[in-house]
Amino acid sequence: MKRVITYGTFDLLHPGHINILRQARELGDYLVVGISTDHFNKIKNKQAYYTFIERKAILESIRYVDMVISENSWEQKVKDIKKHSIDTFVMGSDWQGKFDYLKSYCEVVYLPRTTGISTTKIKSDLRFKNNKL
Ligand code: C2G
Repeated sequence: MKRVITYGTFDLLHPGHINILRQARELGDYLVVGISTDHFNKIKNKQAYYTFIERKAILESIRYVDMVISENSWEQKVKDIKKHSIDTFVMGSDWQGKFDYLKSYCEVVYLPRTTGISTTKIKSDLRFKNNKL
């Protein structure tokens, strides 16, 4: 069984998130997703709309996702890869090269980021539309 892992905040879930989750799952047989906790989001300087508990429930309902774990720090990936017997680590291409150190532990794959959509864009589009209403 080929086991894959990926990480993210996954706030205001959108097709870009679904694309990477689907592609990551298709690289193996089992997908583990590390979701950033609310505390770690502060460290990442990200303000999520949904709490960790809400984002975890949403991710767990996705057919491509087999297990959700919490992402509390930048440093936990090696431990997670060992603990969950991971074969492949996946991130979107906006992270290209940033996690190459993990190549000592597993395959590292960067997948093309879906263009034209992001949680930030959703929020700014909604602000713009609200101002026009
Ligand atoms: N993503 C994508 N296409 C988009 C938006 C996001 O492929 N249009 C991918 C990102 O590249 C990432 C994943 O979806 O691999 C989750 O994105 P975010 O929730 O923004 O996660 P991020 O803030 O990049 O956190 O330790 C890693 C970090 O937790 C990653």
